[in-house]
Amino acid sequence: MTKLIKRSWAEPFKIKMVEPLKMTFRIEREKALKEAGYNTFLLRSEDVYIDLLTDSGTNAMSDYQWAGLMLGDEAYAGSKNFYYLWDNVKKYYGMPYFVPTHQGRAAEHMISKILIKPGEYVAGNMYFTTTRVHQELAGATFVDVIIDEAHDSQNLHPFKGNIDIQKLKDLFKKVGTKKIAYVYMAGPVNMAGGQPFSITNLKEVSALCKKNNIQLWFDATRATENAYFIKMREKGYEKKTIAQILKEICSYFDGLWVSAKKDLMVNIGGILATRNKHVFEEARNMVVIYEGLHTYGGLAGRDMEAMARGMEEMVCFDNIKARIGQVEYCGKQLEKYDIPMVRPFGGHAIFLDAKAFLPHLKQDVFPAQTLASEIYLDSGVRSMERGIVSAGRNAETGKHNYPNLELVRLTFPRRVYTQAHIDVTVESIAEVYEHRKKVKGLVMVYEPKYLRFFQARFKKI
Ligand code: PM9
Repeated sequence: MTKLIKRSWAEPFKIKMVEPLKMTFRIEREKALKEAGYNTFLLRSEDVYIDLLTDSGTNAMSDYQWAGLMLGDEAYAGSKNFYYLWDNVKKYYGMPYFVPTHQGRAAEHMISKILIKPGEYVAGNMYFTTTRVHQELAGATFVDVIIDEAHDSQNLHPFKGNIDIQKLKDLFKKVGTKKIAYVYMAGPVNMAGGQPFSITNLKEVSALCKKNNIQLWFDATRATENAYFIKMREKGYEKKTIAQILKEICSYFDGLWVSAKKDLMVNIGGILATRNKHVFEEARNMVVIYEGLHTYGGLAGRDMEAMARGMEEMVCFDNIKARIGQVEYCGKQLEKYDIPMVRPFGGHAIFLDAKAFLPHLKQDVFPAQTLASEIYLDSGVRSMERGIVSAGRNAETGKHNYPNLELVRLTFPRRVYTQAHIDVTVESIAEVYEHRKKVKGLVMVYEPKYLRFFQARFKKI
């Protein structure tokens, strides 16, 4: 009888081309960080060693995608790459109508303008920065109806991205269903730590929206990760493919937007797709004002080719298993040093719990912003704040929003870094953790009006 041997996971690809990384001395990093106003978004990428700022547009394309770039049809109108992409939108997301955009927030901008009338409400499973700003600029108030477990970094609920049905019903009752512009679900939920929703919950939300004649929209930016978690955690889905689960998820929504810079493993691109002909016609008309003709939406033909090919790769089980396997590996290594993190581990990132990491710092001195700075200073590893700075100010009172979750995100670009890079990252975080008591907070010295986390500047206390 053959003896079963336990095997580690490994990437289902090998490296064909490399990009050198620059290592720096601490004294250089101190200077760079000061110049960047202690905001990791303002660092020059040349001064970064391992870049875990985001998985957005930072992915390594495959040889199949790179080969596709040479097939770009750069005609102004009706390029063949657009029609190939449209076919794949139908095939993988099951939506008949589609408008390309240059990235996700362009689709968010258009959908907000189309569906929202000033004074209305949008309900969703936690806010996302760019999504909420477009909803607010269109005149809506965003209401978070995610389950309470999502706001607790240590709660082990397998589907922390679920909507609390009672909260949604209460909102409908309080403001009246006519005042709800639309309900939306993101999956997995970025700001909650990359946490998925279940199909069971989605079916309930969809039924409630249908009953009340309210549209349900999907932020499908990392939908294949949500599909993977459903396959792993939800009864009845174990044997289904990622493509089948993705198609089923999409079937409950009226439409969706995608930042193609994530799941589709490209460096630029976005999608607005729907089964609603009226919304499609509005979007197709609007895209020519803000993006470009409806057959290119601010993209080159070659970009659309890479997106269409990336879509075929994004549903590959081995790819997604390796991606989430890498995130999990990082989490398990950090566990060895008792580093406080959001549980369960997310799909695209490990989220450090900055409140627990630096318990001596009040939220007003920006613990997560501070922690991201300290990690960069220690090793040149770049991460991102996802706490009070990202949460911005309350649109009515002008005061800081104080989110329960004060997090630092270590985000993994797809197919870019190796296990050894993760080991270095973990060693650096463990080092910062050892000296955590000496860490002091920051003060904000410049605050832009919108999406302040991108450009705010800080000084050390
Ligand atoms: N997400 C991220 O790093 C990039 C910009 S915000 C720091 O996580 C969701 C769920 C996203 C997202 C971008 C967008 C906007 C929409 N929904 O960046 O405009 O995670 O393509 O997409 C970022 P674009």
